[in-house]
Amino acid sequence: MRIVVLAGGIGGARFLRGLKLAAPDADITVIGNTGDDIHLFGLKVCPDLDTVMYTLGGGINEEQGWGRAEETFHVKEELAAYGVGPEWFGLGDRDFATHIVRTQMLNAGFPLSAVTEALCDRWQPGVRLIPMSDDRVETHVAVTLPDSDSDSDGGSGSGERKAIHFQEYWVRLRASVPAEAIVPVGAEQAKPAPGVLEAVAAADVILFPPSNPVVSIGTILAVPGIREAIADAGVPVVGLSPIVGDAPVRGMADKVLAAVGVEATAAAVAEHYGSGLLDGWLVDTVDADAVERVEAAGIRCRAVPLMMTDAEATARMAQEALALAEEVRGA
Ligand code: FO1
Repeated sequence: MRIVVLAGGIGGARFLRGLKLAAPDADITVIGNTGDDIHLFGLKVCPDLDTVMYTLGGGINEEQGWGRAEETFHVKEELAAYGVGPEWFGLGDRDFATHIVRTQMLNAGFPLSAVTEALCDRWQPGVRLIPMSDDRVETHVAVTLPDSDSDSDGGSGSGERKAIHFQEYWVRLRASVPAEAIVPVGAEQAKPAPGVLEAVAAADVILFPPSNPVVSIGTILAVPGIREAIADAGVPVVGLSPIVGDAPVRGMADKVLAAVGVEATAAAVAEHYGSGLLDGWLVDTVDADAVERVEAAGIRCRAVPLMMTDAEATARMAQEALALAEEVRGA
């Protein structure tokens, strides 16, 4: 069975670990979000691609869900000693090697998709990981910085409205101020990376894991051609809600959902994707009362446990998603 999964960071990566357990013989292609990418110290950092690669390759810092296990931060400390920032983004020594290899290959003219394939040669994630695009797309967030904030560019906050990089919003500000707009800069001009549309066209089932529906899956869908390819694929498209009990399971998805006018509920996220895209939607058992509303939107819905407490629980979720896909296919 050929499965295509649109994945962001931690939630997507953890779901994939369960999917591999649930469907060990499946041919899994992951379309990874690159809107979180950031250029730091002359290096290109791809947080969501690396989180998938490290998580499935066995190198992830498990409790953080990002970055490498057994990390040290000597390079970061030395950069700080030179007064070279930003200090708010925790790049470890082992992680730096990934960004150095990636940047070296990009500078040699290799596209990001080829670079990602090369990095995965080492990590053997057991899936094919393709960036959504080889073109640069960077999510920026429009915010009004509070008076007290002066870190972002040395200027005073003084209530000015400005666009900051997603990572600064997410990591430095911890999404503590409202996101007034979310803009995947460059998305309109971006093309799907080689292999993306082919994988979607060849898929037997397409899954939306519990990744952030706005800045992860939403960004992938913003690359022209990808949403249309999925909608026209003619195979079941099944998603799993990242919102459980009106709150994101992890991260701060509710903050960015508000920016696009979507309430932080399992049903609202399904409606946000729409029945033109989604055929099936899994909500957690605590949101069983949402099933009726989702089905009224033309999307088949089931309430099952959605907490990825361990690999076995996640595998059961993946099995439920695949079962719902077969139910949709047979409908
Ligand atoms: N997240 C944090 O909350 N704090 C960090 O210092 C941080 C550093 C970091 C370094 C490399 C990397 O690949 C990811 C990192 N993340 C950090 C996570 C990252 O912000 C998120 O995983 C994604 O961008 C959101 O999906």
